Amino acid sequence: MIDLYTWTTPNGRKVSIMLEELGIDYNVHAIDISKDEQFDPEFLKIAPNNRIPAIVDHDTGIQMMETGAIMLYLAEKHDRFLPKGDERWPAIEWLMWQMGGIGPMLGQVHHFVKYNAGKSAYAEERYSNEAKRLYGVLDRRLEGRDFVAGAGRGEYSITDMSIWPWVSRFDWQQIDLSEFPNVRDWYVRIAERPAVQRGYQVPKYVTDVPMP
Ligand SMILES: N[C@@H](CCC(=O)N[C@@H](CS)C(=O)NCC(=O)O)C(=O)O
Repeated sequence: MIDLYTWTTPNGRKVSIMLEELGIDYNVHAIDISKDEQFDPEFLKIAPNNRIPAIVDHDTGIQMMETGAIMLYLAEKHDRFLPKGDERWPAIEWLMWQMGGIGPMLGQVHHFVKYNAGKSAYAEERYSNEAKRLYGVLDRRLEGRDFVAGAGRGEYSITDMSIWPWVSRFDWQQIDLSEFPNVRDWYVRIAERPAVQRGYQVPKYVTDVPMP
C-alpha cells in the first residue's frame, strides 16, 4: 500500500493521476501548504525539501520526494506508462523538460501574474514570455501526435501525466489555448480520462477540471 502526501497543486496532481491510472489502492494525507504543513517535522522526514508531493511505499520500504523520481518509480514498479526500447529515453527527456522548464517557469507565472500582479513588471513579462515559449515548444512537439512520447502518434505516459496538470492552469497563466491547437486537443483528450478526472480531485475538490 502507498501513502501519498499531497495537496491540490499541479505537482500533487501528477502523482494522484498516476495512482488513479494504475488503479491501485492508496492512502491520501493532505498537506495543506497554505498552512505551512509542509514544514511539519514528521513530513520533513519523508520530504526534506519541504515540498509536496511525497510517497511512502510500504510494499518496498521506499519513501520518495520529487515527482520526476516518483513518476519513474511508479512506472517501473508497475511496468506501465513508460514507453519501451528506443522510445524510453525521449519519454524521459520530455519528462525532464517538464521538471526543468514547464514546472518551474509556470510556477513563477502563478506567483507573479496571478497572485502578485503589479509587483514586478519585469518578472511578469519574463515569465509570461517564457510560458508562451514553452507552450509553443509543446505545440510543435504535439504536431501529428496524440501524446508527447512514444512511437507513431505516441502513447499515453507519465510524461503526459506530468505536463498536463501544469497546462490545466492555462487560465491562471493567461494562456489562450486556441493559439496552441495541438496543446488544446491533447489537453482535452487527457482531461476526458476518468482517472484524470478522479486524480484531479485529490486530496479534495476545489474546482471541476478546467476546460478550454
Ligand atoms: N521539484 C518538486 C517541486 C515540488 C513543489 O514545488 N511543490 C509545491 C506545490 S506544487 C510545494 O510544495 N510548495 C510549497 C512551498 O513552496 O513551500 C517536485 O517535482 O516534486
